[in-house]
Amino acid sequence: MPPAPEIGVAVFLLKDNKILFGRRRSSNIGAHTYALPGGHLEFGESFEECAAREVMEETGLEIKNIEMLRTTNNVLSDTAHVVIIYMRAILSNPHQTPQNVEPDKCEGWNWYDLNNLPEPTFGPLRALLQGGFNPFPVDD
Ligand code: 8DG
Ligand code: MG
Repeated sequence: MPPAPEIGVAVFLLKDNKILFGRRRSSNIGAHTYALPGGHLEFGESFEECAAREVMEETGLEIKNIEMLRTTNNVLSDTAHVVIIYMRAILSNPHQTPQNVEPDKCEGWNWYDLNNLPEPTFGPLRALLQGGFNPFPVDD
């Protein structure tokens, strides 16, 4: 059997004009780059459930207003193919602060401006944002 594509859910967690990023530590895809909280979709899970679970597991934060924004298809190498579902959300309570719950996987979480992204940004995410994608809601 050939390997199957993975399904990843990544969350633009928005606070004021900032986005939460963490630097990946693990040696799998995107090691040492800044990425969004997220992980693999589990069997039977909705995208929203996966987003809330992964953000809680990785940062301890409770989120709300979870919405799907965009899907991208990333063929990263001969052995890595990820379909990534980008979501956005806000904090349930704006006074929460992120905890580094999985220090073996992440160096820590911080808030960054869209126009001052932490470098190096995880490749597919940088491509999306440099292509002009804006995760913030459009003002009416
Ligand atoms: P799990 O296997 O424990 O469920 O999840 P994880 O260990 O937290 O998975 P992950 O590597 O954080 O993310 C799953 C996949 O999504 C992985 O192949 C990398 C891919 N991915 C992107 N962009 C992003 C992103 O911005 N953040 C995260 N966390 N993953 C991303 O393509
Ligand atoms: Mg993860």
